[in-house]
Amino acid sequence: MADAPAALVGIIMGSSSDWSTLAPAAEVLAELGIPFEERLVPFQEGSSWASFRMFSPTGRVPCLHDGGTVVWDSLGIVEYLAERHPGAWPADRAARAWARCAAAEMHSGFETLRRICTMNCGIRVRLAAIPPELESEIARVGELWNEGLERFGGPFLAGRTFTAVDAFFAPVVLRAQTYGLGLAPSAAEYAARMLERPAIQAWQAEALAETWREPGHEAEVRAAGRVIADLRAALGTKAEARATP
Ligand SMILES: N[C@@H](CCC(=O)N[C@@H](CS)C(=O)NCC(=O)O)C(=O)O
Repeated sequence: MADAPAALVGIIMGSSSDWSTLAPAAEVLAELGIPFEERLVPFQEGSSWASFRMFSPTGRVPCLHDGGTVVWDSLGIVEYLAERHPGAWPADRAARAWARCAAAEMHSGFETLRRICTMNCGIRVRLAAIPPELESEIARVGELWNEGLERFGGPFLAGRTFTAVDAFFAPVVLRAQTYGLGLAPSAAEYAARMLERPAIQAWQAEALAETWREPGHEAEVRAAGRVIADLRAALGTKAEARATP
């Protein structure tokens, strides 16, 4: 990937429709206009460890390659990009501190939301149940978004421009869409604005075009509730899909 002429950096992911930890890194790249090449190495049935270890020291995605430099973990990638592209975090110090805390809270928290509402932007799901822990995490997301929008004046979480904190919450915006999560009005308006962003629209379009499924991820969705709409392209063969990028 480093030898692609137009791209300065390359980023590797497991699936466009899963797109959960990749989003922050890819969206910061897209929003800052940093040329990058993406490569899809599909999740393997069972474990992706062996195939992902070929390019990622943790055996996980996303992983960014910049020439000979390997940068892994979404937060590490975003900080790496922010060193060269200051617009990745807000210019205002208070907004920057808030944005970093909120992004860190997302990166290391919301365990129930991640476990029950697994990432898949190509389907719509009616949850079988909303346990209290999930309810309180959804409420916390709304609280954080409202706080950021009110304190820094919107339309983005930390002010007038899109920054890394918006990228970190992009997967939550998509999860809210997939699972019909109830958000307070201003949080719902923010989510609607985010879904209009070209980078998110482009990723969703790619996800919908995927013709392969990872059975483990499909089973996780079925355990959470009933699939009421599947907007993805018809199922193809994994072999076909692996021949792409
Ligand atoms: N904290 C890491 C989490 C990385 C992670 O868990 N990635 C998942 C995909 S969302 C993965 O690679 N899983 C490997 C697998 O499913 O086999 C980050 O934010 O980069």
